[in-house]
Order: sequence, then structure tokens, then C-alpha cells
Amino acid sequence: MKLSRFALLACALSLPALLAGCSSDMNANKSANASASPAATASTPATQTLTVAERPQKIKDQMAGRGEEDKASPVLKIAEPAANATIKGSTVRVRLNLSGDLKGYKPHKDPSTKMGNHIHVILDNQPYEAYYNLDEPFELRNVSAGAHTLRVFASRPWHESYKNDGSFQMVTFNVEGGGDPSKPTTTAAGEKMADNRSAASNANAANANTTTNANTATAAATPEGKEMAVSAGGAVDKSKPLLTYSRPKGEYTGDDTSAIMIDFWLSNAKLQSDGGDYRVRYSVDGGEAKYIDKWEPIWLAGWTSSKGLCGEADD
Ligand SMILES: [Cu+2]
Repeated sequence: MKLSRFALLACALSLPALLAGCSSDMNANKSANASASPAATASTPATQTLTVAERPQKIKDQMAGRGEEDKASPVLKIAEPAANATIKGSTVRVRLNLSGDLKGYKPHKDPSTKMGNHIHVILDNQPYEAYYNLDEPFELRNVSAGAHTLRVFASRPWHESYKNDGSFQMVTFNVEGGGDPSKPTTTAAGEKMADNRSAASNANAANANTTTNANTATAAATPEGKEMAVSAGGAVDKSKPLLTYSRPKGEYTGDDTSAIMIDFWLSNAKLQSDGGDYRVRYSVDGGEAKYIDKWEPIWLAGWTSSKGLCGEADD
């Protein structure tokens, strides 16, 4: 059998990236450490030795082809939902305004390559989904009742985020009523945003908080879903250091497996080589912890193939 299919799934990879030295303050993705790994059971792959590699030539060529666009400073504003809005029902409409020094940057999916600039949209602490056409609202359907956090940031066709001020935005909102917790939250196109398995208990936690102290209503545990374990990080606090995980995600095949990018967004934290105090720690498949000291994507080479059981779309 030819193993031509490499699968590296966000849910199977368990690639925790956290800000070392501030773990008690870290809001997001702490639970990645503990995420269940249903994949890679069929065969034991060869020992994987990952090394930091150069940015792949294919990406360098794409950057060169984009000219000035790659140096754009896109600024996003979340027009909907409004901060602290209460939304009745279970459908949440997301609308974004894009401005800034764009240098031609425009989200758009090329129909032939199925690629293009896009926005990463993250509900609570879930893997992102891609948003390509800002002229149409991005709908979250079957959103569970309770407090939610929405995070967005501008991305390139190869999923590397723009890291300028204003590219990242975050808003907290509340859903009253909510959807069917036995079914996942999806986009209008049916892509899964959250599986809601833990939504019910989180909604209860939110209610408990509301009863005791209205101010802490949004500080309830963030709902988790998909294959991620429930985060022990607590609710997102905009004033604290926050790492928002972005890549890798989905399935990597063929050429794309030669080097795989780790990319994330940092708020309220500067890494050591950028003149700050923080380091980002990551490990792959529970392996040795490594550090990132400069806020830029890294590419890792040396992946062995493994088959995943949960198929995520790679966008
Ligand atoms: Cu992307």
C-alpha cells in the first residue's frame, strides 16, 4: 500500500503552544496538552525528528508574486456582533470591516486554486474557519446558549497571519436561547465551528455566575468542542497575555508535508527576541518541549506520515 496521504490533524497533533512563564495567565489553548489523540493508531510511524526549516521556496515565490501586498497592514473591525451584545436565537451573524494600509490585500477565494487571502475566524477556543468574502456575512449557526468569544485576524493564502496592530480583533457576546447542544455549531456552508459536547455544562456555569455576580457572567469557562479537551484556562481576558493558536490545522498532503508552519497570534505579550519577557513553548505529539522566542511563523520539517481519523477541511 502506498502511503501517499499524510494526515496531520489539529485534533491529533496536540501541539500545545503556551507562553512560558505566565501559564496561570494564559487563556487559550492550554488544554491542547491534554487533547485526546484518536489518530495514528493503525501503524506505528518511524521516529519523527523535527527540525526548524527555512520558509519553503514555494511560499517565497508566492510572496514575491504578491509584491507589496505581503507588506500590507490590514486592520479589521468587528461590526457584528457588537461587544457584549445579547443575541437571541442560535444564529450569530459576523460582519467585518477591513481597512488599513492594504497595498492590494483583499480576502478572496480563487475559484481555480481554491486559495486566496482570507480571515481566520475563531469561536471560543476552537480551530479557526476561513472567511473569504467580506461582502457577505459569515454566519455561525446553532450557537449554544451562554457567553462566547469571537476572534478574527487577517491571513495570507498559505494561512500565515498578518501580525500588525489591528489585524487581530476579539469580541465577547452572549447568546440567549441558543441552539441544539447535541448538534455542532457550523458556518452557513456547514463547516464545523464547535461540536458543543461541553456546551451544556458551560452554559450552567455561566448561569451560576450570573446568579452570584452579574459582572462575572462572561468569565465562565469557555465552551469547547470538536476534539479539544475543555480548557482549564478560563475565559478570555482581553487585558492579559493571550496566545491564539492558528496553524497547523487540517490535513497536509504531498508537497505541503515537506515543511509545516506553526503560526499563532500574540496579544499583550512580547517575546524575548522581540524585546519582551515571554517565550512560546510547543511540543508535538507530547514530545520534547521547544521554544519560540521571536513572533514569526516557523516551519518544521521531518514529519512522518500518520493517518488521522478525524477529517478536517484544510482551509
Ligand atoms: Cu487560513
